[in-house]
This record gives sequence, C-alpha cells and structure tokens, in this order.
Amino acid sequence: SVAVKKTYNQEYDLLYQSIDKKLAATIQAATDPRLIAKGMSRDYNMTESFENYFLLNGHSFPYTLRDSMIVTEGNEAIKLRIVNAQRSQVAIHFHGHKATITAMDGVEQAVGQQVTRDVFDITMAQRLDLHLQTTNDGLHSYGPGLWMFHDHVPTGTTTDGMEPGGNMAILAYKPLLDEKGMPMMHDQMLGEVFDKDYYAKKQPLWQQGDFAAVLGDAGLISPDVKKLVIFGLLIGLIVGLLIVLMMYRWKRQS
Ligand SMILES: [Cu+2]
Repeated sequence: SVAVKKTYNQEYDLLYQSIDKKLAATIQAATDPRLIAKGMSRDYNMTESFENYFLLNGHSFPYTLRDSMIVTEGNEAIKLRIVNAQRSQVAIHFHGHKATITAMDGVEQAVGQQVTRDVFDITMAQRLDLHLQTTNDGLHSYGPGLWMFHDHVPTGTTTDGMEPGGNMAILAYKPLLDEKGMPMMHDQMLGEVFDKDYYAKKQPLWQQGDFAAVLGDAGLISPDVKKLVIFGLLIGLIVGLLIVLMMYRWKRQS
C-alpha cells in the first residue's frame, strides 16, 4: 500500500497452511454433496488425523522457490505480514537475520514493545507484522546470501513425510539469483528433490552421491535369472544321474 511504501521498500504476505490428506481424499472421492457431508462430519475423525502437507502461500517446497521467494537488493526495509492459517503452531525463522515485530493481529506495537528476535512463534489464526531489514550490520542481517526461512516445527518442512518440503523457502539477495530468477547452483543443491519420484518415495536417497553406482535401492535387488536357470539345470542333472545310478545298481542286484 501507499502508506507502507513510505517506510518500507517492499512488502510480502506469508500465509501458512496445512492439509490433512485423509480429509482431502474424502472430498475428492465423493461426487454427491450428501456423501461429502457424511464423509467429513461422521466418517472422518479429526482426533485421529494428521497434517501431511505444509504450504506457504498455497505451495510446498520446492515450488516456494518459484512463487514465494523474498528477493532483496540488500539495504532494504521489508514489511512481512504473516498469517498462521494452519491447525498447529508455526515457529518461523529467517536464517541470517533478526526481524522485529511491529504489529500483532493488526494492532501496532509501541516502539518499546517491539521485539527483535530469531524465531517467531505464531499460534493458530494469529497474525504478525515484521520489519525485516536487509542491511548487513551484524544484527538485523549477516550479509548477502541464499538464506532459508522456514518453520522450526520439524513437521513444517516436510511433504507427506519427506524432507525437505513443506513451507521451506528462501530469502535471496539478488546477486545470488540466476537469469531466470532462481537461486544460483539450485541444480547442484536441489536436483535430487526437484524430481517428483523423490516425493513419491521411489528414489534412493543417495541417487546423487558417490554410493549411487555401488548401491541400488533397498529391497529392490532383482534376481540374476541366468544363474538361477543354470543352477536349476545342474540340480536336475545331478538328481537325474543319481536316479540312473540307482536303477543300474538295482538291475545288477536282481
Ligand atoms: Cu531455521
């Protein structure tokens, strides 16, 4: 807004949400509103449910890099409006920075009550306005970088149990972005997790590492068919020879 632009160089909204995959599946599976109502209110039991997906502005990592990156030139005052719309607490941390709470639930905080800190615990439905200063003064910013910002609740950075995912995101200083606006070196850093097989849990975790050529995936070592056939033929030959030998002896005795 115009008023914000007087004090700040940029402003961002950060909306945190989570999804319970069981509840989402109930809605997807039914075609009749009565079935949806029954499924959601009577079959579904919230006390036996989990949060499986964690979203920042509607997307999970790595898509947060495309849609929810905070990009700064450095030496900027940035206003952040954070809303926790998920059913559990978030504890948001901006690596390499200490931001300041300027408002809570839309109410401006008096200067003496403004708190500068690392991690911001935001309970359900709570809103927090922060002043993030990207000036390298050893306090508010520790200098240019690709700094991640994420929920310190361990489940918050997972996607259906796979890490890294969820609301993991990046606060990027512009010189460290490539010509497409993506973090530099993201191929090397994140190539493994940009593969959808990673989140489908089909990919060995060491696919990119030195072990890749040595080790296959757990539980998926396929049998050597050629060896099995030769083994079977040899066993057959030995048994056959024994039978012939026994018959020969039996004939001689009779
Ligand atoms: Cu952190």
